[in-house]
Amino acid sequence: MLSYLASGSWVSGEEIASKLGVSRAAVWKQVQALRTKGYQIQSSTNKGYRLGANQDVLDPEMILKGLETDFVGKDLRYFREVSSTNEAAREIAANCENGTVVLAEVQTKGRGRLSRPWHSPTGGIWISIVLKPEIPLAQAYRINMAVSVAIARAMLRLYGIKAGIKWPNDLLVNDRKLCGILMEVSAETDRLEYAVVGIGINANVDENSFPSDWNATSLSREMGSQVSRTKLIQTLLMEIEKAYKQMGELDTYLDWRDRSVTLGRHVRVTSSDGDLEGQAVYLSEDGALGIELAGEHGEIRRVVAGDCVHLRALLS
Ligand code: BT5
Repeated sequence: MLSYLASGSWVSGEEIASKLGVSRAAVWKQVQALRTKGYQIQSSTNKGYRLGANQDVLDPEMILKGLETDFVGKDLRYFREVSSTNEAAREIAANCENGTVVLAEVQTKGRGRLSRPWHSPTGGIWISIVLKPEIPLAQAYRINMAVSVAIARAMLRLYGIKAGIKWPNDLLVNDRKLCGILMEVSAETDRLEYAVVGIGINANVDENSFPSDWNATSLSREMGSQVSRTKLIQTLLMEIEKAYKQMGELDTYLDWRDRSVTLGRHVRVTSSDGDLEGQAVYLSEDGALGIELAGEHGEIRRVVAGDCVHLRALLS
């Protein structure tokens, strides 16, 4: 139904009814159901139905229609509302195909890392992808690297936005957080069984409704108008598939490093070794960050995982 209205032009009830093979009364019922879901649909006795202006529709059928991938997103599970797409994906991960995607309009319990909350109102992209590369668990960082590079490439390709990668895997635009990634893995002995990669992108959300100290941004803010989430998801999944196929290659690492906005910055990293403060001096091929500790005569520490805060140069 939504795909018939998505063009934004008037479509007669009769035409929709005949295409869907249902009665006009059934079409009217579906229009009512969509309205209760929040879609603005205009109706006119002569012209039929039309989707209100600036309606960014998230419809799995439309996404699949223009999806040019071999396997990522071919199995697409859509929820109007779900606790967390990562939770939903983990429930099916052991038995689903590589590249299966879970997508939701709203998450009621979206999660960040370390069980931090992730705000997921309508208008964003809240998506989890089940990936099953045949790699040892110790190489799981390659998935993170490939996915963050893929998201940055999609932003550049679609909007000309240069999103920087903040170690380990936030995407920032002018120092504001546009996207977060939460990867959860399952392994048998040391072989990766599957990874669930959760991606949250503030597409058409009002970041002003978030606490200001989150320093968040959205694509609608950066672009000055709403973006098509359908197009973004299609491009994102395509770039993720491409990067997946090149996972572990030198080019992926170099691209990831080139897009880093952490390298060279003064940072504080909280890791299992405690808090480390200093200058980020290298990013290695295995995803680790090198920090030259402040006031330690050039001692450089390597951190493989942790939480990173960019400090202002003045504080260092
Ligand atoms: C992340 O965690 O950045 C990973 C976020 C992953 C979200 C996706 S959405 C689809 C999938 N399903 C899920 O349940 N999760 C994944 P972290 O680095 O821990 O950042 C969390 C912090 O970011 C919070 O403590 C807030 O300060 C801030 N935050 C929360 N919601 C935000 C939003 N929508 N935009 C920007 N910042 C936000």
